[in-house]
Amino acid sequence: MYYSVRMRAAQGGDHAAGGRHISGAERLVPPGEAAALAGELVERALGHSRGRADFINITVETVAAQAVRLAPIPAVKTVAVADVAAGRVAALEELVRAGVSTAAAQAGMGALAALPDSMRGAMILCAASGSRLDGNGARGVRVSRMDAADGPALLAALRRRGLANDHVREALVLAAKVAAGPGVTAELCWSDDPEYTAGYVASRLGYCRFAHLKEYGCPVGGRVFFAAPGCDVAALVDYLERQPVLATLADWEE
Ligand code: WAQ
Ligand code: MG
Ligand code: MG
Repeated sequence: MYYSVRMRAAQGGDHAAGGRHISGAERLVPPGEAAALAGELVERALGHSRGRADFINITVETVAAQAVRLAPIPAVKTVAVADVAAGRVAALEELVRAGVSTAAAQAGMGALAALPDSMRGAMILCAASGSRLDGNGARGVRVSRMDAADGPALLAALRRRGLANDHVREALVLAAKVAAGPGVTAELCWSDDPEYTAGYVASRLGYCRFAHLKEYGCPVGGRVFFAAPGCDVAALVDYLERQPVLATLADWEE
């Protein structure tokens, strides 16, 4: 058995009552780790660079071990880009290589760039037309119930690459779950933490990092999941929100 431990924090009250999203996290841990983790996530929410949270929700739920599926963490490469403009051009090219149409890639990039403030979750866009497929509006779809299958091994592998930070670790786990989703073509992401400018495109080609996808100091980030035309959107959303997944290093070469 595992526990799904989830945190969402907002300013100005509950997200559901219009509060501004500050921080969120979702983990899947053995029973003995749940209590300490819940405390850690409250601390994270209280000290977040996006602002002071006045609403924090912690949910702790059991997950049956036999429900858990494995997904491989994509191999990582970092593309050196001089600035945000170059980063976004390179990310657009990577999306197109991954099978997203140029129009859809531009629509996804434009949608993130135009957000007035960060969403709590991700938008799902058609990888061919670029039209929005999920009906979740400004909330988006929040991926949940996932973790690294072997946290210490992932941390050690990231250390060897000089990438051992929470942003990378959590993004890789999320990208592993999303990339294994039914109908997913690619993902585009940049952080909503003002001090974190890096972002990535993840797909069957791997996890491709760009040092600059957003200006330093900007508190607006987000995620777009591109889905193949004709994909069963309800099944995809159900997978993203509910299917427990542990992410493995099976695809990594040392
Ligand atoms: N499900 C769906 N969308 C999410 C989730 C989730 N579990 N977590 C975050 N998002 C969306 C949401 O709109 C956030 O505003 C946005 O993504 C950014 O979230 O290789 O830190 O947690 O150096 O701020 C990427 C680069 C870091 C890492 C991403 O995202 C690297 C990051 P953040
Ligand atoms: Mg996060
Ligand atoms: Mg953030």
